[in-house]
Amino acid sequence: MRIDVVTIFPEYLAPLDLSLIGKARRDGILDLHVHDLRTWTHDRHRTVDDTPLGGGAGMVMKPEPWAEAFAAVLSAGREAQGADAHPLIIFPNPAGAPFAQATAQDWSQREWLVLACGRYEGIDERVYEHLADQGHEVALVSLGDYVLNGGEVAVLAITEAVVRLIPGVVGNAASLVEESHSDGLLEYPLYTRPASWTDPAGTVREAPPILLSGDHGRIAAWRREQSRRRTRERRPDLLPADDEGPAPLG
Ligand code: 6GU
Repeated sequence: MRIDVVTIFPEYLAPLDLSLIGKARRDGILDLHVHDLRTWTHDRHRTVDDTPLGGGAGMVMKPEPWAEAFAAVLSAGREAQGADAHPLIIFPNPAGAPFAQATAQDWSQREWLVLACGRYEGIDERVYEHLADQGHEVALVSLGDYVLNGGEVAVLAITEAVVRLIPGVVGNAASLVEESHSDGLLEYPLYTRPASWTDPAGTVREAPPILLSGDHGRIAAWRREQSRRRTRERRPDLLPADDEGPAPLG
C-alpha cells in the first residue's frame, strides 16, 4: 500500500517510523511519503491560511497550495503506482463521517491512500469540490465527537488502524479476529499468569477458574457472555435494540 500525507507539520508524523508501522515500511509492505504543504507556496512567508470570507473567528486554509499539492502528489503517485492507480483522498475533519473498524477494514484493501491534514478552522470548501470534479474519491472522517487542533493526530490513528489490518503486518492474524470491534462487541477480559496474584495492597486476586479448566467450549461461551455484558455496560449503542440483557434469577 502507498500512503501520502500532506501536512504543515511533517515532524508530527515521525512516530510512523516506529513499531509495527515502521516495520511494515522496512518490510516494503507500506510505502509512506510525508509532504510539507508549504512546498507549494510561493511567497516569502510561505502562507497557507487567510481570514474567513464573510468574517468570523480563526483562519481558513487557502485553496492554491492544496490544489498544487494534490497535482504534484497525485502525479508522483501515479508515476510509482501506474497510470491507472486511483487514490482515495481522506480529510480528517471533526465534521466528517465516523471512522470505525469497518472503515479501517475497507481502506486496508486499497492500494493508495492520500491523507490531507487541515489546520486552523478548516480548508476552503472549493478544494473538495475541485477534487470531486477531477473524478477523485474523497472522504471526510472524524475520530469522535471532540475537536483536535489539526488532522495530524487523526492521521496517526487512521494509519495505525488501517495498516495493522494489511496481511503480514500483525504476526498473529487470529489476534485481529478476536479483538474489540471486530465482531461488533467489546473484547472480553484478559488474564495471564500468575493465576493467583497478590496485589501490592495484599489482596489475593484469582483469575476466573474457568480459564484454567481446559474446557474450550465453556471458555468460549464465558468469553461471549463477558463481551456482551461489557458492551451492555459501556457501549449499549453497539447492541441491537432488542438485546435482552442477563436472564433474571429464579
Ligand atoms: Cl479527524 N480532525 C480534527 N481536527 N478533530 C477531530 C477529528 C478529526 N476527529 C475528532 N476530532
